[in-house]
Amino acid sequence: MTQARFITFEGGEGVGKSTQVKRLLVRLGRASIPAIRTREPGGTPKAEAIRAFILQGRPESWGPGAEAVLFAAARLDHVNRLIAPSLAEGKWVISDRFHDSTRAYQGLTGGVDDKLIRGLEELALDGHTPDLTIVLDMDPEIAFRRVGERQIEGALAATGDRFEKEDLDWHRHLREAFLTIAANNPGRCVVIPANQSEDALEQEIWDTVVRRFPELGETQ
Ligand code: T5A
Repeated sequence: MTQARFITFEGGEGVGKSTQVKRLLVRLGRASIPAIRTREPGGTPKAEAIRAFILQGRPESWGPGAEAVLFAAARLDHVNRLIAPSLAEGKWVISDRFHDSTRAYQGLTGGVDDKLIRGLEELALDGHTPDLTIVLDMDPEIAFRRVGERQIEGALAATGDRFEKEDLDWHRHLREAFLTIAANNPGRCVVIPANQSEDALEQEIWDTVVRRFPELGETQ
């Protein structure tokens, strides 16, 4: 049996994280690797309740500092009740967003002090730093178009959630924030250009995962 690994997907809105998290889970299944898929904010009933509370709020409801604390509270429950127990059972955990999202959105883009961000990370992660973080990188204008098409198709509420209403410049800063985080954590993060077909992206992600965890290649 392979050692259970914790992989996170990060990046701006609509870059294809959810799509690729699902595809990676299928790939792991084909390699007979026990794995679960989860997301942030969310993943446990309490964290999902916090998700609904934050994301459905009006834009002026919370400042970035309060949001950072709320996301960390959700993360603490997620780590304690789902991520840590799953890893302990030998299951790989694939999460659609994790702590880098707080660092990027509320910290580097929202202006929350690094000391607070680091303190919240220490509290919520409790040592569970991801083994690999895949940062999907794309011009936000293209990502916006994708999300817009999805809204037209009705898969999202007509108004989208409040984070998707921020303006384009803000999302360009956000993109830079994720690239900065990746540059500061070269041993953990891999940046992958996301403006490619779903199939091509899936293959590049799988190649990256196998390169990082060569034991996976032996299972096929
Ligand atoms: N947040 C979260 C914080 O501020 N701080 C935190 O600490 C955390 C954890 C979460 C919000 O909360 C914020 C960040 C977010 O604003 P969310 O709904 O989970 O909200 O938001 P996103 O993670 O951005 O989810 P999205 O669904 O909008 O984006 P994804 O998951 O990146 O993209 P995906 O896979 O859903 O694809 C989007 C569309 O593009 C198509 C898909 O079919 C879909 O229609 N698509 C492609 N089209 C062409 N080519 C491809 N390769 C494609 N891949 C997908």
